[in-house]
Amino acid sequence: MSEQIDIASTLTEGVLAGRRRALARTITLIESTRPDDREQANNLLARLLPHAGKAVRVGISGVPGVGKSTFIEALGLFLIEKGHRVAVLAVDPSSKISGGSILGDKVRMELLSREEAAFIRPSPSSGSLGGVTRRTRETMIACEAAGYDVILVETVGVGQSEVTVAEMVDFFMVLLLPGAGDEIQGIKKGIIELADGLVVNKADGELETAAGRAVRHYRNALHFTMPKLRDYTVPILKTSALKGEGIDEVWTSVLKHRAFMKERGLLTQLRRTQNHGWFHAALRDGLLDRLYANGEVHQRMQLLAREMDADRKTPHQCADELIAFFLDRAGE
Ligand SMILES: Nc1nc2c(ncn2[C@@H]2O[C@H](COP(=O)(O)OP(=O)(O)OP(=O)(O)O)[C@@H](O)[C@H]2O)c(=O)[nH]1
Ligand SMILES: [Mg+2]
Repeated sequence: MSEQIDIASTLTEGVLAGRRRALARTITLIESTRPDDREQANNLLARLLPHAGKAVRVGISGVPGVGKSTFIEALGLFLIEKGHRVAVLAVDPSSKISGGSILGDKVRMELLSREEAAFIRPSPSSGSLGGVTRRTRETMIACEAAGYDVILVETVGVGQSEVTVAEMVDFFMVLLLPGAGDEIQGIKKGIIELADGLVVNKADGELETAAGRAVRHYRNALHFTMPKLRDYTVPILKTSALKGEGIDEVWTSVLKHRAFMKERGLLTQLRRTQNHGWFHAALRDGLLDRLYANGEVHQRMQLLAREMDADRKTPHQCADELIAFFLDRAGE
């Protein structure tokens, strides 16, 4: 135990001093699912938490190939130039299957990864969305404690991961392709409504005109969505991540949104709401894990399933019975 406390203090000290090795080791602990590692990670996080929370947290989403990684590299380099320290994280629960599509090859962020002021961490290579989410949120805390003042979270625009990322950042950005109409099919309905800012990327060369068309199209489309924030107009910008154009304006819009939120006390409120959501999700996951790990409960579940199949009990009845059974056992 004393050895554990030693490791925790050494790592805490290292992270707070901004040492990459200590940060990397901390994240490895955070990513581990071993119970003793979890305990250590929790111990560490409790120490780091008072030093976290000050970064600008930005989520970047969009369909595969829209240019997220290229954009993050351009934005990251721009921010470092301005004196910021930038951490890049990823939420990609699919990476187990696809072999790590996002941030898998650092080649795409070759310039950024060479920067001393940048820290790039790919998505944990396995696990459920819930697991990946926990690890990303905790990693964010560690990075903030290590002095990274901008956190960029990349997520691929498929599945539930976008919603998850939108719920862990201050500013959620959706990257779009030039040319209106066609690709809107590829963007899940509702994602536009989650956005604090839209960015039409690849606004260069032959695609320049199409990008302008896309901006008009989305401006129009936004009229028909529920505003996420009252009195806040979602900006629609154009960039060429490849040429590094429009990045400045994107950052300005992030800061503008931040000022808007802060003036109204909404940033504190947002972070609190997010934390409460996180707490409830953790409770849900933790309870379910315990429920499913219980052998007796498992047997009872199979029994109840047969009752259900034979139309002797409704699913709700079965759930109520099982919960009562579980609580009964848990109380012993
Ligand atoms: N013309 C042009 N091409 C771009 C731009 N940004 C990215 N690309 C190109 O688009 C392709 C995909 O870029 P990525 O940055 O890998 O896209 P991504 O969204 O991260 O892709 P996934 O991680 O696979 O979802 C690459 O060939 C880039 O060079 C841009 O602004 N203009
Ligand atoms: Mg990518």
